[in-house]
Amino acid sequence: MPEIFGEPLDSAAIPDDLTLSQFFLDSHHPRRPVRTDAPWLIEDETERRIGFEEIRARTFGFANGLTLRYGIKEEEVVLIYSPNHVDYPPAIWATHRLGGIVSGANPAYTAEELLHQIQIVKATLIIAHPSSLHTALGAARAARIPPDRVITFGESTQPTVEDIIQLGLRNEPAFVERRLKKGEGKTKVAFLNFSSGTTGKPKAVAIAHYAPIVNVIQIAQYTKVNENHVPWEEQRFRPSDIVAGVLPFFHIYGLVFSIYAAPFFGMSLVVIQKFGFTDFLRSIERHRITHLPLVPPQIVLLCKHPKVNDYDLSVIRFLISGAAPLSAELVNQLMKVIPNAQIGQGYGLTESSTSLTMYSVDQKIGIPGSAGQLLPGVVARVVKPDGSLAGFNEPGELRVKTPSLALGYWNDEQATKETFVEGWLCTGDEVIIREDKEVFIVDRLKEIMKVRGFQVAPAELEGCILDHRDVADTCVVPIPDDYSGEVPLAFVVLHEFTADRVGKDSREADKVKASIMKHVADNKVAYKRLAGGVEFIDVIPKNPSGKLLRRVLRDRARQLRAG
Ligand code: 4UU
Repeated sequence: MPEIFGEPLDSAAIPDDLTLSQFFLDSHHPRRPVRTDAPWLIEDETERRIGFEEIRARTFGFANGLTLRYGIKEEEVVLIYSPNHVDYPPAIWATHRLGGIVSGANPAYTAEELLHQIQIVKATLIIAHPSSLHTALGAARAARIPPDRVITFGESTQPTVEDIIQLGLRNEPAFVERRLKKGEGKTKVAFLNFSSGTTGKPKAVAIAHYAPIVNVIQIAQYTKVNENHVPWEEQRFRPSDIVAGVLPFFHIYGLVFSIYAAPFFGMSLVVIQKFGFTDFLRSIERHRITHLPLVPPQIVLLCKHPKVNDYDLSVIRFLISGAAPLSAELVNQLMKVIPNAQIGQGYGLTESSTSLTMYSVDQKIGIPGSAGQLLPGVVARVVKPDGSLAGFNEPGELRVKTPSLALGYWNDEQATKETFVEGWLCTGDEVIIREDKEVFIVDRLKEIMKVRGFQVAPAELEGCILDHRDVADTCVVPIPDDYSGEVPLAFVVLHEFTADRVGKDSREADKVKASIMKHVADNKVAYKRLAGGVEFIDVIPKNPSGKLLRRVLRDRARQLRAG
């Protein structure tokens, strides 16, 4: 099997001279269903419905207000540190109208994590949620961003997004819309999203305007959206369908599905600020949500939580799982919970600006365990450890070429060179591709682990653990977990004086372990906690050049926890 191709993508129809704002708000594409009166956004709690004209006006108002109040210029980076909010999409589109760049941060990040992101992307303006304002102001101070450059969605003592929008709407247009030359959409950066890639600490991935446009058109072509010969009942995405906007907008999966795919297909997005399972069930019933893009832990809850029986989930027509493996067993259970729905997986990476595969529209239920088939325009190679190409059914690393690939890591040429090799993205995922073109993700060759769909970089946790006064060396590995998929466990080599103390007293050992776990919990967002525990070890196995032998320890951790 030399290379395997998704169906040809009609790239002539993909504009490379429009910003994302212009593509979604100002242009029409032949693949795009005709717009209906359905609202674009629905605020979950208040049921406020926001239509196309209002979104456009708010985007314009915000762009104008940002210019008048802050003079935001070309290439400036606006960092959004917030849970999902109805003004999140207009904030992105407004920034893009000015030629600015958006970087979304996890709203649960600690001040230290936020500061790291602010510094890497060199943000000059922060949009925070009132609930995360305190941390945002602290990080802004540390990064020498003036406090009046921290604005909020919703009421607070800081300037609000609403203030800026109203300022912009009250005044004549003061900004010049950033327009792109032919081809410029392929290189002009729209987003800086975070990913650790195959190794090391989280890095900013530069995503061009063109990439999400490509991805949405790939999905449209693959799912035969707006093709007249496909009967209405069989269309996967239809205008007026209702999508759960529960995946976070700061992550590539939620960004592309919620902010771009949903409005492209004329669907309404219910903007859900915080995932709480019973509230989520209530939202599905109340808004009659038809489409659920989810991550596996949410599917575990759908299959196992007793409250599921109290709600009417019969309107759900489509469920997609991505960001981490979904077992065949869960798919079988899920079919009983939502028997009317199409169910399957998608697979992608921040570095591919989201989806590379998706389950086919010819399948009501995607092949259990499969991530689906390549989207149009994606070319795949499966490479064996010796560098040769694998055949069908043979495992190897997946490498892909597709017009939606990210541009690389921001200001990190070395990492970019290692991951993007002659136009091929090295995914660090071990896959098998079958003759029927189904792609199975069988293992992860790269260091990162996925906890509830979020990346956790061992190198980042190791750096944090090494700051603990009792620790001489450490290696963090994943262990399987029924709910989270996997969780981090730390092997730790203690300094001699601590090791002596601990060796003599098991209560002392427990205290040191608890203190290391607390140190991580105090400095990192909740999903990075050492939920797999701490294990003491005499020495971290390394190869002669000093590289950690993670695999050895990963296998040992699995044995320890299994036994
Ligand atoms: C096993 O998680 C993502 C993107 C997810 C996504 C995108 C488009 C899901 C569905 C979709 O249609 O991005 P990152 O950068 O956070 O993490 C990328 C890594 C992959 O390399 C792989 O290891 O997340 C893992 N991953 C999956 N693993 C993503 N999807 C899957 C999957 N099965 N379905």
